[in-house]
Amino acid sequence: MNAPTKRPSLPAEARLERIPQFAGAVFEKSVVDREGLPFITGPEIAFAGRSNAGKSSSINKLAGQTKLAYASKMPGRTRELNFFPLRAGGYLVDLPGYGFARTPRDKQRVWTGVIEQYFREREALRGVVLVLDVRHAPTDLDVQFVSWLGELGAGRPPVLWLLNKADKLTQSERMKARNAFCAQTKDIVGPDDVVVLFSAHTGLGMKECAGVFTEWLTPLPDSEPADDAEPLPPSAP
Ligand SMILES: Nc1nc2c(ncn2[C@@H]2O[C@H](COP(=O)(O)OP(=O)(O)OP(=O)(O)O)[C@@H](O)[C@H]2O)c(=O)[nH]1
Ligand SMILES: [Mg+2]
Repeated sequence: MNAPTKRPSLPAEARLERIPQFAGAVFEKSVVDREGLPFITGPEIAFAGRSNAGKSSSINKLAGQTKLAYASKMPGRTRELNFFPLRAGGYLVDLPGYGFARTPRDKQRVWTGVIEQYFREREALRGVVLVLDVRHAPTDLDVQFVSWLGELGAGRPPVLWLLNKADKLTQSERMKARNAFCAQTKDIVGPDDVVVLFSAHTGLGMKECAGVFTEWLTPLPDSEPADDAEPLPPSAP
């Protein structure tokens, strides 16, 4: 009898098929104006970044699907806010990319209109996934976007900086790119932010992302005291 052949172990990046909380995500609607924004049903995660950075591809990979969000080689593909409800409530939101010069003017206005409304009004927004191409330094637009988030009033949401397309680099190039990124952004990466080397093609970085999303999607503690909570000590006379 032949000795059992040892199976080659899967590369670490291939092991997590999807973010468990994103399983079963579906497309609900595309929104171009404030009136179209759906009711808040639970925690939301928005995907932002330059056109062509890989926002839609990242949503697909993280949800373990291939055609949930529409990804394309043509920059400027996503031109509306696309809402993908999660089973437990809440949404993933795929935003139009910024910085695509050929986007028609009326579509560019989406950025200054409904997107601003989105960030101002969605109190259930738990975090922003900022998707970047790992091969390029963050652009002025990326920096401006994050500063703008901080100026909106309710305190800047945590940002998961997704250094995407890492499959295009060797291991040592990835490390160099990550270090360079951290040096370039030390003034804008916040204390609650996380930086992850990612590939929407291979799934590199999925596990680190899973940890972040678990934290973001954890229900906030109820402001009402629980019935069995310790009674407050009587106040002094
Ligand atoms: N090699 C590689 N290519 C990627 C990766 N992620 C996305 N791409 C490619 O980059 C292109 C743009 O991807 P999209 O997901 O459509 O980018 P987007 O940020 O949603 O773009 P807009 O909707 O135009 O803002 C497509 O050709 C993808 O296949 C990745 O991790 N690795
Ligand atoms: Mg897109």
